[in-house]
Amino acid sequence: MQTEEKLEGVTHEETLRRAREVLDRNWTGTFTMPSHELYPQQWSWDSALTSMGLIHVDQGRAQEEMRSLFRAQWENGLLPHIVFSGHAGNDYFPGADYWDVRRNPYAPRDVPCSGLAQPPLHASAVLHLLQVAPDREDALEFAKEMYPKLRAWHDYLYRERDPRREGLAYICHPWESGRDNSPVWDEVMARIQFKRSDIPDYRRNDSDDWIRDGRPSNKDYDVYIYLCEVLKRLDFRDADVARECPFLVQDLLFNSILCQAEQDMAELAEAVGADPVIHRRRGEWTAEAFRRKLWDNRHDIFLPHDLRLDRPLQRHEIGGFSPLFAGIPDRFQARRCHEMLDSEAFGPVGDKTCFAVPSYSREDIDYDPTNYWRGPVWLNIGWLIGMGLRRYGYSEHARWLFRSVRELPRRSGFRERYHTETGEGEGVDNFSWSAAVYLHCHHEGLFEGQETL
Ligand code: 2M8
Repeated sequence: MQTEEKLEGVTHEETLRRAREVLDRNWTGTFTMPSHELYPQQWSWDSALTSMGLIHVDQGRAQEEMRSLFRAQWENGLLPHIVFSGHAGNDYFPGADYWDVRRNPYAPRDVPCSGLAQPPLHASAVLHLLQVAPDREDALEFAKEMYPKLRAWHDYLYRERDPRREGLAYICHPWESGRDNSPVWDEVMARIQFKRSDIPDYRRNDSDDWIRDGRPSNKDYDVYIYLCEVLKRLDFRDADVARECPFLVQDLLFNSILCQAEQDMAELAEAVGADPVIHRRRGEWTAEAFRRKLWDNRHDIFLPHDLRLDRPLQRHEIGGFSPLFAGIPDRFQARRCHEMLDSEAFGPVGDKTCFAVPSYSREDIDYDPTNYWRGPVWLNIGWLIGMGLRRYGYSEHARWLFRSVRELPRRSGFRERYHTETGEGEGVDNFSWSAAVYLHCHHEGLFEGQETL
């Protein structure tokens, strides 16, 4: 474990103040954009995370964040991954006109949005809001308002995204994973063949070199857009997507978050007077599917499943540890996950310090500590895996992860991501979920010295 070292950077109190400042700065009046540069719209799982930090700033804003997102919910329950808003600027590509989601009868007529999903962290966020809100009565009213929407969202995932009825939802685009260019998708991406004329001429909005640096490659972007073209051609009809989309994967992070969200829905249901049983059953069904189908006995690690070729994707990246978050692994599986997290691939190396936790195995030749989801540390993932380690009693290791969540913003500000060896910030600055995770961890007493570990 990384032990005490001389701390650099601003104080914890000052960092907390800056975290609140970031959330204020990115607040549009109805939602918080991930950042002014590059992400001037509302993103689905960003907003769930952000509301968990916002609750410590302003209860009304934390709730409005969720309301604003769910205004774009489709009639079939899909919660879109981006909600577009005119006053936040129109320069994100692909924008609302490109998505043209109204070709699908369930898409909202009056709220511009995308046609993809993102990890379903929302029920967990709403439960958290209920648990810590200063105004309890108002929080319960809000939970009652949100419960049916969350129920429709989860029903959609189990009904439409699980054609084989296995308890595991598929994703049909790397953007749905939240880890866009993770090496875990490389194999599937390389298999997707198309002609230049199959995709429109387009201009990436991240065209400034400093931003593009460490972002997905142009080649990746062409495939992303090609996949969007496929989904548009199918009018985003789920049954056809399941049959035809060349990218169809049971992702570990997405399903772990879903599994935890179902456990949290059971608690929410009890709080609002609804029946918790279906949520407990679905949560356990998903957990069981992980242990049975997604555990790889040869490598002793969870692996995502490629539904197109019906085989696992053999890459070791942070998604492999996300089942800990939802309490999915049995004791043996948890121990193996922990060993891998503590190895040279993901843990501290010798007496070299390193920040936790690299998004991809340092032992792999594709590892790149400066490229997006191919190596850098992301604070939301540090929190999520830290919670998982804690759940299984690996407290010392969890402390190491939370120490990174605390130290990185103190040294480098609320950046989008960080270099795992140097701790330098990368990507956009004043990034909302980094600020929100910091506030959340502070208020939950997860930082060292706050005695709850
Ligand atoms: C990144 O994804 C978007 C596409 O959805 C992009 O690259 O433009 C990812 O890091 C994703 O997880 C995140 O939600 C989004 C906004 O922060 O940016």
